[in-house]
Amino acid sequence: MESGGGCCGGGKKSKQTNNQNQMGLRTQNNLGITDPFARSRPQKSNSSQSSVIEAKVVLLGDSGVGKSSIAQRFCRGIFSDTHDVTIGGAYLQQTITLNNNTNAQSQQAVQESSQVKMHIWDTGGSEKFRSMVSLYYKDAAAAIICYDVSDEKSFNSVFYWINEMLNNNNNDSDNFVMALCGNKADLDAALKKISFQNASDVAKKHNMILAECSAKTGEGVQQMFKKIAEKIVLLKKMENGQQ
Ligand SMILES: Nc1nc2c(ncn2[C@@H]2O[C@H](COP(=O)(O)OP(=O)(O)OP(=O)(O)O)[C@@H](O)[C@H]2O)c(=O)[nH]1
Ligand SMILES: [Mg+2]
Repeated sequence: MESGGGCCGGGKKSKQTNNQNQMGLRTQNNLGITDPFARSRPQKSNSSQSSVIEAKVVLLGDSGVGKSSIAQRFCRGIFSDTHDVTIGGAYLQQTITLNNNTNAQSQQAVQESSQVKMHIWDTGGSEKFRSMVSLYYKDAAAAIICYDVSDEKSFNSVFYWINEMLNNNNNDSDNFVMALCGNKADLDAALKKISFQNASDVAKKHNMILAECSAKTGEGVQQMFKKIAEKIVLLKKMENGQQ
């Protein structure tokens, strides 16, 4: 798998600021800032096919669970110890390339790659922004519902966010991806309040991808987005009758 692309926005944003940041970050990429997720290109195959899928992904969860940190880690490979409360939503962008070898056994191997261009909306989790956040559910291909593994209250809120997404997204619930993300997995085991098993029960019940990750260390972040991208591609194929 290979990923690349830039991001824009983040933090407390007006629309204008987003655009300015978008340009700024693109410039940074052009200046050659290392993409932490870049991998070597796939080997050439007999033939290749590629497609680009655009997908809106929304990050939901209580204030302070680390939604902005996850987005910043995934899109820019950075982490900050500061909690800059997100007001409304901040936009970022990242592209994941998935490579699937089809007919790998045969001599006519086809290198099929799918690019998923993720338009990521990092929303503010504070109660006072909840009416604004509902604007971001619309047309989302995926929702990442986040909690802090050391904070029981944030895990209890997961049910609120699941219901919000199911009730307000205009896609059929079988047609969008939901992920449950336990962030701050780097914290000392003694601080961990939510067991993997507990989270797994909830994830199974709601047909969600489950990931424990750390925006701080980067552990599990890329893998979670990759799983989401794979499921988005799968749903798209099913929608097109290809699966
Ligand atoms: N130890 C640890 N701290 C983290 C991690 N992710 C985020 N934090 C810290 O948690 C605090 C809140 O992170 P944010 O990303 O701003 O939280 P948020 O969910 O975006 O919060 P709102 O914008 O208010 O909804 C910050 O001080 C981060 O540094 C993590 O993986 N591990
Ligand atoms: Mg935030």
